[in-house]
Amino acid sequence: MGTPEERYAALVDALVSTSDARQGSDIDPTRKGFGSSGQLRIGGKIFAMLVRGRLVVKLPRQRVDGLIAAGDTTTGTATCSWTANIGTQNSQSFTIGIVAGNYYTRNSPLDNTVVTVSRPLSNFITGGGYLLMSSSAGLKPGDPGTRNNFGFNVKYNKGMTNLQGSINTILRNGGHAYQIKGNSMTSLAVQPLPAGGRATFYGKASIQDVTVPASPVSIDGNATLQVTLTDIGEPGTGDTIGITLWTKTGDLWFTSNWSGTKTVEQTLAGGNLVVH
Ligand SMILES: [Ca+2]
Repeated sequence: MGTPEERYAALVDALVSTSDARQGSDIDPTRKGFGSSGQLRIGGKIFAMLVRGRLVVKLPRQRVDGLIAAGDTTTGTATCSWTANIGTQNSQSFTIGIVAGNYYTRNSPLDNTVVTVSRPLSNFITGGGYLLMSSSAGLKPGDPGTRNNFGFNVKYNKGMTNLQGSINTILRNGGHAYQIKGNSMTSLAVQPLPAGGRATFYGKASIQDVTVPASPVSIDGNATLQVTLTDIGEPGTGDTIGITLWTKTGDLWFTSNWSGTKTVEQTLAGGNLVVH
């Protein structure tokens, strides 16, 4: 965190270049008042100041009331509106992360999630959401209580001659975040049900350790991925999915829910699967 002076200096560095921010002596060097040894003003109003060796930050009353009411003065919420552009594709999965500016330095893939945006077309399967890990297994099982996020879409081309699609899934193990991406689908089987359907698909996938966002580490570039899923209608509260991944040497690297002998489909903790 640093000393109050260092934290104040960091605030000034971060904000003083903005057009309506003024620091200390820029305002009125002759004025000797409360906290005048260091004042950062935004739009003419004091935002931060040094008072007798302590850093004081002024927040709007509503914000302060909200922090106190929540009983947690270190946690807040933020929202962001975003329009997805999937171009001419039928579906695309996006990895969504959180980065806050200024004082906040956390940028951890452990927080990331996957969102799938799809056009409402027929003859393909798509889905997105997450499982809560409880009986994961393999070389890198998802730690109990963590999320295994996923997003995918798989379909045959118009001539029904080759498969197109992709999958993006994230799991957490021992403080690491691993991202598995598959863009080469090798088989798809679909069995319609009255309100949805069952599907199984296989593909080739890459595995990366993405714990440090700026320097992802490749684990495997030619892993085999199997996904089995059951769509029992909308919304996805009863839908189930099982994800299994083997390394190129055939080792079981990850299974979302292991019975001891095979991967068993597990009910989604959030999201939806759609088999058309
Ligand atoms: Ca569904």
